[in-house]
Amino acid sequence: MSERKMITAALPYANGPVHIGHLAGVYIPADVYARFQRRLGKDVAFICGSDEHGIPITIRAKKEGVTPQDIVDKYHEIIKKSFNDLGISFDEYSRTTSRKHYEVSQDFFTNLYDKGKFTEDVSEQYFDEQAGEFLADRYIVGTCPNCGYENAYGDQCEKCGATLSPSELINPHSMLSGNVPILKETKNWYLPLNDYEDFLNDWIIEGHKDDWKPNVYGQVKSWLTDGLKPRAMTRDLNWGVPVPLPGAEGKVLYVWFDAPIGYISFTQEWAEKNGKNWKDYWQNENTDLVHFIGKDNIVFHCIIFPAMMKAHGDYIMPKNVPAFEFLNLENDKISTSRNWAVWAHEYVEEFPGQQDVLRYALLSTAPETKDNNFTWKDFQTKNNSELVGIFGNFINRVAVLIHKYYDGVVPAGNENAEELREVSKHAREIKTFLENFEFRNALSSLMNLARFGNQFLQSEEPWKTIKDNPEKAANSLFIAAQIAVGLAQISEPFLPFSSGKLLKMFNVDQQNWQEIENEKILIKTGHQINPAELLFSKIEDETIDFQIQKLENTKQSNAKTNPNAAPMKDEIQFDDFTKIDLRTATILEAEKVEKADKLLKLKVDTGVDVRTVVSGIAESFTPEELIGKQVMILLNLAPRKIRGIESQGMLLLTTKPDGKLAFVTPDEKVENGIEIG
Ligand code: B3M
Ligand code: ZN
Repeated sequence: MSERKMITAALPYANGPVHIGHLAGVYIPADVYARFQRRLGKDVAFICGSDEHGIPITIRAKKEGVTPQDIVDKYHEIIKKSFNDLGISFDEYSRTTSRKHYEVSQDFFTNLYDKGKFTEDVSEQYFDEQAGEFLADRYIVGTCPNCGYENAYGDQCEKCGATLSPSELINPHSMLSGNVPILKETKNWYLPLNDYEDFLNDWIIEGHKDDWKPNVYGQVKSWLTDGLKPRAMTRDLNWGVPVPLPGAEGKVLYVWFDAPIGYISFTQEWAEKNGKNWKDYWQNENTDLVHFIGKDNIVFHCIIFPAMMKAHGDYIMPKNVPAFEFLNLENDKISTSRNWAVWAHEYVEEFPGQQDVLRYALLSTAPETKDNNFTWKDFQTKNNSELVGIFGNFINRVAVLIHKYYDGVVPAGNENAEELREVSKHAREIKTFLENFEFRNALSSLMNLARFGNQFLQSEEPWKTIKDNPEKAANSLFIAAQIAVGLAQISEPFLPFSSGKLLKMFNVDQQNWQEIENEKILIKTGHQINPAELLFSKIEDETIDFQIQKLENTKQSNAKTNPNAAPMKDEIQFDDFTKIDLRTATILEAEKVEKADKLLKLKVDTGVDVRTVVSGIAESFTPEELIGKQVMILLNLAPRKIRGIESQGMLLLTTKPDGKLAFVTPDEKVENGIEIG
């Protein structure tokens, strides 16, 4: 087993926050593994960063009327903070819009290009003549041939889930200009993956049939059985790493070409900051490279990226790629677009100081070999019955009793007691499980040690024997203290925050794993421990009910035909409606309001009178274009002073997809002052 570990975690797309599916399927297992390898004394580089190119980001930017850079700047920070708050202990968390990454990924491309590893091919791509841009499939929308949904994308229908190609769409049109796209020839550079089939078969199908997870091995095998085809490593897009070739203007590296190179460029950033040689981690056969990913990334990490590295020639291949399956939420697929998720940053805000509870709950339901399901009720049970009821209860009794009977000084006991073998037994068991990426079993072993401690105390009852057999009571608490400190030591990969509190409580330093396996005495007689503090607190039903209601609200919101529509306000009675007086009116005059970018001062003929209305429409209309415009006004709204001007009434407006305002008006000219109802 190598002394150096290069551990990567899939780069989260910076087009939204991370959720419990990401945490359960990639980041918490990766962190447990990295922390554990550090405790074994290995030289570990644990690397990740935001994946900031790709279509999902440009689509979100378009939807929000901002630039892709705005999107990635926003979500990179949210994601990075979430990982930090949840104790995901990356040695480096960078981003693929970093200068270093552009440099490294372009050099990688040039290396392959200069070696003639690419084939050049001309293909027909969809092009928007008005926008002057080639269109990724997702930028083409039309009617789904499968279910008739009118906003299906060129690659997938979000309503029925059908995988589509733009040519299958009925009435395909560009999301940029709304026009029908044309097919236009364009040249790109392809990696002939078929040339690497023999290499991949030897390396994976022959070499890793026993140690790679069946779900990973099986998927790779079926891809190789179906046969690999050349894949374009460049795209006609304007958001991404520019292709470093003359005449390649308007082309960028395929996001799945540049993103995995991010592991390398981020390692270089880390190595430069820490006086390390990055090649020790990526170009040294003595290093174990492990990629933590979700199952939808298997082909990129087991076929495409290895083929790229093989083509380059200087890189090591991953020792293992322990891809996880998916986590569902309350028996439904987690979905960013439907906001059907428990967001990491929201959890940290709503459950302050309870990061380890989420780590524990997600590890215990980790989708290691099959999709799994997270429910809030189960989360509550895991916390209240296991963390509070077993782990915390045992620790608390040991610390409280040592303070109560021995002023916090660990009493004398039998240093050869059989029970003292329990800690090293579980330490060895956990090591075997973690080396095999069996996180749920490793976590059970940790909790079983706490169960053993609880049962030991329950059978020894030192709170009783202290009266008539103080020596026995002392021995019981001496042994219990060894088990408690053992839990403090071996819980760190899983529950780093609680482990830190425990080490402080028992006033001991963190030890490496080998010492815990070899030593029976982890805290000596006469050692002074610090005051006891509660590790976990009970989670009440109303806390869980609040979270379940949040999801219920999302469900209702998703039921809307337009997901962007705001939820309906509270129901009103007809009498409430009769109180409002809506009229047609015409704008006679319009002028800007001094020092107020958004405001216009209007003179409006309401049919009842001519009055002044101040309206926040200056960013959507010029004063000139408003003269003579027929509008609708809420006539009997109480007058309000706005920037010193008395505004009498409110014009009815709505917001267009591009964020600009539009008047709600009768579709034919009517007189002013006509009632609307
Ligand atoms: N950004 C995450 C995903 O497919 C993708 C991983 C890149 S790892 C190099 O959800
Ligand atoms: Zn459909």
